[in-house]
Amino acid sequence: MIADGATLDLEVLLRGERAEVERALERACAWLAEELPDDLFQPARHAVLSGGKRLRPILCVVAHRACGGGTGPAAYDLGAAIELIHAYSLMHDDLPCMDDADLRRGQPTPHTLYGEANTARAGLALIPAASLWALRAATDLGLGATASRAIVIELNRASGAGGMVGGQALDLLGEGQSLDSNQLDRLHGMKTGALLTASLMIGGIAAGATAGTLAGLESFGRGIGLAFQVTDDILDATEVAADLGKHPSDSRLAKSTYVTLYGLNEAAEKARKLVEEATGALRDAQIDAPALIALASYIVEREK
Ligand code: GRG
Repeated sequence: MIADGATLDLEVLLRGERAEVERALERACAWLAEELPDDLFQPARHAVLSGGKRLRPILCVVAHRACGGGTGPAAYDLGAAIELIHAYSLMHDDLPCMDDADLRRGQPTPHTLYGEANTARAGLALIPAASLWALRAATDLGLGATASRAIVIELNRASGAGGMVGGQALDLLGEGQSLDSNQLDRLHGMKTGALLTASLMIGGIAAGATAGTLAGLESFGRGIGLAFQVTDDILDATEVAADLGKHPSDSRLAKSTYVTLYGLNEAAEKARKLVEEATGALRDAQIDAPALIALASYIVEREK
């Protein structure tokens, strides 16, 4: 069920959207099973279906709806394409040559079950698969060449060297160093914020949003993207690994975080301000979307 409007209940919204997203991810995995050899499909499937908040596909479908798009399965397939990129990024991030993490989402990481080589290859296979799946969803939504191309460009721009991959590279370079607030904002705007922002933009593009509306979604995405990371750092500093469902913590990895930079209270205040500015950007662009505003609050109030 889809909740929206004045009576919006965040729990109902998340439960309903997550159920639809899981169905879309099952469809994507059924296709991947045909595309990939089994030794790559198994780690890919584990990474894609092992839970998580499903924030990126949810932002995509909620933005799509806010811009006048429909609620059919193809919109969720579009969101699932973004989640394929997210899944690959987590598989690779957890590898022994990167964070060397054995636990994520309360479950063993793919390389601990399926080996490092096949997990690395399966992650790589998900990158082109995401664009192909997005194109299929765009076709099912009845989109023309211009919008389909814009969606694939947005997805690849956000996940590539100017976005997530570039941010990850800055993150690795920054280990053991004290980064200032501009450096942290740039790093996380790329590493985490770019794909969250693209999720909103892709939903908007698919619904035929105007340039002004897309600009509003972009500003909103930048704000909630940083707020998401500040909150992650707060959770990382205050929760035990078992509650978060992941190892290891950023402090063990000697990374600069918003908490090491600002302290807990000031970091929480920064997250709150970012959400306020983000929702202001929606208002300025005259995007009436209570569900997006509720998701922005969820991003800073979540416990995982
Ligand atoms: C080697 C330079 C280089 C790049 C490889 C691995 C990689 C590309 C990029 C990884 C970047 C990364 C780990 C981004 C994810 C950041 C993040 C906030 C993850 C957690 O997202 P949630 O909380 O996760 O939405 P769930 O589990 O809820 O899906």
